[in-house]
Amino acid sequence: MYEKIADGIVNLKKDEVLEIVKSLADRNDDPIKILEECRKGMTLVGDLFQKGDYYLAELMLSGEIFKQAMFILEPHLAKDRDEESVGTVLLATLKGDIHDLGKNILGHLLKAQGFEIHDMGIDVPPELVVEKVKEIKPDFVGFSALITPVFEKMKAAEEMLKNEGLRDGFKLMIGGGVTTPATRDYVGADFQTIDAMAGVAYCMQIAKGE
Ligand code: B12
Repeated sequence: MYEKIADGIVNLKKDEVLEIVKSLADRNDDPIKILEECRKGMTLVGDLFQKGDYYLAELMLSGEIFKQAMFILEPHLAKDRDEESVGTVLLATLKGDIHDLGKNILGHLLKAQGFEIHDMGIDVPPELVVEKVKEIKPDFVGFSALITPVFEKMKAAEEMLKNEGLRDGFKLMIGGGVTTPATRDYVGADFQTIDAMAGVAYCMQIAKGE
């Protein structure tokens, strides 16, 4: 059944994909494994878009399928926790970028591990991030980027935070399909990944003081 998820997303078979996701979730399969198959489908859609075989309409439709799959999986990702927060995380997709599926996944996964999440959403000006950091004093700031021109905004945000003397108060993580270790170095971030689970592991490790 798993192989049909990515294939169904690429071929925009919404009902079929959602039905499979639901039946796998109902039998308590690992939601992360299911999401990973959805992500693979999105990558294939992106490749077709890049080749000119798919247009914006297909990107939008596949994004919608992914969102609905995420909606089905949400209750399986989130655990009810009453314990004290293990750390505060500020998330944002910066100005010029409206992709948010990956950021939302990271937010859900961190929340499930007991982190307090402040998600500023998409298209966020770096100046607003600075204000928010002053206000909530997060332990982690996470920027998600799916289009390369936004690397400049991440770098600008890092510099503004440094100039305001705030940069030592948190770890800066970046992620999203187009980021690489070179982007991390360019931006001046502490950590980079294209895998939300690796982001969660990083936060857990730092929160435990390891
Ligand atoms: C879906 C999609 C869209 C949807 C977005 C819907 C939404 N609500 O997000 C829509 C249709 C809106 C869209 C629009 C556009 N898109 Co688009 N889109 C995609 C697509 C197909 C999938 C992206 C996605 O959601 N993947 C699934 C998620 C789950 O993966 P992910 O984001 O990588 O996240 C994972 C990890 O990276 C990690 N993660 C993510 N963020 C973070 C952050 C932190 C801190 C951490 C720790 C981890 C982490 O967690 C996730 C799970 O592991 C990609 C193709 C691709 N290869 O990625 C193109 C792609 C990103 N889009 C692209 C483009 C060009 C555009 C447009 C400019 C098209 C246009 N001509 O208008 C516009 C952009 C408008 C804008 N200003 O932002 C290009 C970008 C090229 C580039 N290098 O800059 C891509 C790569 C397609 C391509 N191959 O050309 N798009």
